[in-house]
Amino acid sequence: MQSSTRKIVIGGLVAAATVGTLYACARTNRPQNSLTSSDAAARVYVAPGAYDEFYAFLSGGYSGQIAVYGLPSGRLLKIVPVFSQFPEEGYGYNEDTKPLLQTSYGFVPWDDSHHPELSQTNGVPDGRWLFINANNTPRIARIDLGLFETTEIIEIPNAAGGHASPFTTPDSKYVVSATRFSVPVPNTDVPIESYKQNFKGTLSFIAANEPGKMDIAFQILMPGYNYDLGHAGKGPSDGWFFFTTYNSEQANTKLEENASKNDKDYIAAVNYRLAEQCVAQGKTTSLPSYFLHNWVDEHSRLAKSERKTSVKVLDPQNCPGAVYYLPTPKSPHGVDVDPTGQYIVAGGKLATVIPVHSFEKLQKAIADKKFDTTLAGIPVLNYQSVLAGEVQKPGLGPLHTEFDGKGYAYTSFFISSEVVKWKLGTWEVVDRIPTYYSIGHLMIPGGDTKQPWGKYVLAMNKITKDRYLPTGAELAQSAQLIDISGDKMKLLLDFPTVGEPHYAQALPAELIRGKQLKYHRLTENTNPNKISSEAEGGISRSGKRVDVKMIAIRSHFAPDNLEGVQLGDTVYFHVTNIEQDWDILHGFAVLGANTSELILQPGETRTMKWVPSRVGVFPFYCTDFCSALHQEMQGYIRVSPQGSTVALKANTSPKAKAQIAGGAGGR
Ligand code: K7E
Ligand code: CUA
Repeated sequence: MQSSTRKIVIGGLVAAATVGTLYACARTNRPQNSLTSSDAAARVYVAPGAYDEFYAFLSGGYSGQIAVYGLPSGRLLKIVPVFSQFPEEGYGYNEDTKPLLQTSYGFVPWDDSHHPELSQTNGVPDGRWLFINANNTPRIARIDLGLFETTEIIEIPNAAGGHASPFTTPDSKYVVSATRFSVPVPNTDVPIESYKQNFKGTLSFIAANEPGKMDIAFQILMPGYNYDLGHAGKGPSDGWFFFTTYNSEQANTKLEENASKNDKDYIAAVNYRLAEQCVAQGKTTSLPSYFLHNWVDEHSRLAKSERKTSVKVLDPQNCPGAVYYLPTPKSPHGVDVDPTGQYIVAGGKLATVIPVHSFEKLQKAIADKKFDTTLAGIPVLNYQSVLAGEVQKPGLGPLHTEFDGKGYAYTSFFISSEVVKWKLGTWEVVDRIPTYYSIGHLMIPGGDTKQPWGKYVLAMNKITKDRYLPTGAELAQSAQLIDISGDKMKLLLDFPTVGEPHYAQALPAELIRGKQLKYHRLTENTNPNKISSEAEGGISRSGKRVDVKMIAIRSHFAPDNLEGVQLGDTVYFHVTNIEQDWDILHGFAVLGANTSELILQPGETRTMKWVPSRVGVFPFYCTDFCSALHQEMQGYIRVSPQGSTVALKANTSPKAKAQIAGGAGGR
């Protein structure tokens, strides 16, 4: 049993947080906000065969993926690959999905994803899609919640570090992306020391409501600060968007110190309906910008990539009233809007209070022109004029806030490692619970929407020293489920996570459970390499390219013996899983292939590119245990020397031969 005192230094502020004392004794003496273990166990127990109440979508951080868990059990249901290749599904390896990971920088096999965001209708999650951002090479992805697959990715030009993203408007007309790092716009060869003159930040509004048609509606060109997080207004503040910004010092070196000097940074409040009008009135400039938009065609299941060449950029000076700055202490991180849409809560990483702005006061301050100054044409409102209140002495290092819909807010504190519950309107702290340890985001199902399902808060923690069996120098990150149904928060469950979760979203399972696709209809499969029967399969050559069309069905491939391939050829295996039954998948792998397997959903066609590196006979086999005779599901491909006279040949069963003779088939 140990107690550890961790010192954390942020911008010269040293906090000694005794994490450990409170709960080190948890295993023997129960602290106040813990249930007996049998009570806690009963609250999260989902009996074998029973379902969880919520789907929770946790970002994978530097895994680039989404992990889907059931709550309250914490059971991992699926990893949805988004920005990183995922060999388990052939994602980003097969020819069909590779275009999804194309960018203006070429093929990018990895990213860092932070913020999942559910689509909304009338400010409430509607179960259509989940969006998530890529930080490093700024992009936004759409995940279809009937498929649990990434179906679209758009790159964000004139940005670097797509961190404040992809927060949605209440109707998902737009999702946004604000640049974390300001960069020269357009990005060109300038001295880094010319930061203040040449570097700019962009706030991008991305049309999101039509699958396959995401587009940059417009970008707002902002001063060269760092933009961190955002949230849309709702209710009375519908039509506005709020972004935190730090480094108003415009430092370009040692930001740890140099971007922590100002007592206040800002929240940028954007009246995007007004911005829309200015865009419609042609008050933008068209900036040549090269970026890619990738999407999956629903019926062929082939990803396509299109190149875009310009964006509309709006300078706030040309659209007065579209952007204001709200002074906010100090290096704010999260910005969260309460369910009523009245309060805008900031998490100042270095602040000693939680500042809460009032939308009503914001409107009045604008009407009364309560401006302290103007920055690049953007009026800076007076702090006291927009402030609703401050939560005093809440803890150390406030980051993010979610809401329970019952008048309370829950804020995560990284440095003091706790969740603090406080009351909207009176700003008093009413409860606190330690987290193990160093919480980043927290999430209440629907907790950033008009209608939270305020039953649990999920804490997502960066550090787990001593919480789990150790696993070498790198330990798992962790989520902790806390019951918020009563007055006192109660810790229910720890579970380690895949990757590093930043933000998460959750919704009641019944919203999407019934609309899961069970298989792809073969009759609707428009992949040009699809075949529906063995008789249509075969092998063909065009120069040095060899195409093999093959079916997979329990428990064979057909054809399954292939000859006539030569060294120097490139072989494309087009395999169609002709099963029409839920969850009957097949896999395909060939000896020595420099890529992942193919995994084939029922009714789906996938293509593997294979360049044989030596002469010989190479087995291929099914990688997904599909039937009692799965181990029999195999075949061979023969590779002969260049210039060999071995004829191109695919074996065909007598039955298929008869079909071909009868005119049913055709290559
Ligand atoms: Cu606070 Cu990237 Cu949302 Cu992580 S960010 S914690
Ligand atoms: Cu098909 Cu195993």
